[in-house]
Amino acid sequence: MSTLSRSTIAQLAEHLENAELQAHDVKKITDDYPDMDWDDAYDIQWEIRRRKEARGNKVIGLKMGLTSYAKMKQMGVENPLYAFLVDYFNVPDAGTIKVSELIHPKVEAEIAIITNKELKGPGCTVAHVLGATESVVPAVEIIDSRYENFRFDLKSVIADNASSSRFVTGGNVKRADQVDMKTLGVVIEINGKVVTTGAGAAVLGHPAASVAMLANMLAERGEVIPAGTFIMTGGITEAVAVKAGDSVCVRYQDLGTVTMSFV
Ligand code: OOG
Ligand code: MG
Repeated sequence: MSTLSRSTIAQLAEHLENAELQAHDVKKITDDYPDMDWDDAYDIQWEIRRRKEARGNKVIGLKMGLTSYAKMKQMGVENPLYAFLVDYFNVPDAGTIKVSELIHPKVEAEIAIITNKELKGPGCTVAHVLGATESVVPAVEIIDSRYENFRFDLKSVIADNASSSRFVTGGNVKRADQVDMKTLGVVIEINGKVVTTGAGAAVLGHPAASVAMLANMLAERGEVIPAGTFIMTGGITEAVAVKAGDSVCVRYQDLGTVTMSFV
């Protein structure tokens, strides 16, 4: 069920996408549309995706967010969400990110996978995901909520494509049977100082559970995760704010490092 009209969905998608492209903040959309529902929120996100694809951007992956307790607590939100990643979000390892192109970026250490089989809900489990995992990839996400002061509720952030903005992959890619995603440790360093640490189990008990949840959520819209999809499973620790001049290094157990600098 949706409560908003097609034209309101389209107008809110344009509004939020413009805030992203022009790097300015806006007030959270539920202030003006308090009755919007979950379908409306995802309809707006899917409309932003449609707009980008119509402009020639390629969807190159999916992500889950708010999958760890640290993230849910930090954002005051109680359930995970999904979003999409397009080509220009990707920054090469050791690359440079201009803060002038963003609003108030934060970094997150994540474990990503690439699938080799279609995953389809309902009923998708950790076992199905492990059986469909081609490789495990270290990934750092740069999130940048379009909402003032990085404050929102779950419906507003779903519509805003889960604050997606940039991501970096690197390190050593491993096969699923070469790593234990659950105990896999991560260390986030900024300017050489350790700022936070965590392990894969922070993500819904096991990062593969996040991918299973994604398949099950997509099933509600009749969608699947195609074979060959890159999926970021969600921040392991709370997100860390960064500013121009910061250099970020995330060290992953068994998977090497991912680095970037903010200018
Ligand atoms: C929403 C996106 C969260 C994650 O990994 O938890 C996310 C936000 O906190 O702005 O990407
Ligand atoms: Mg994330």
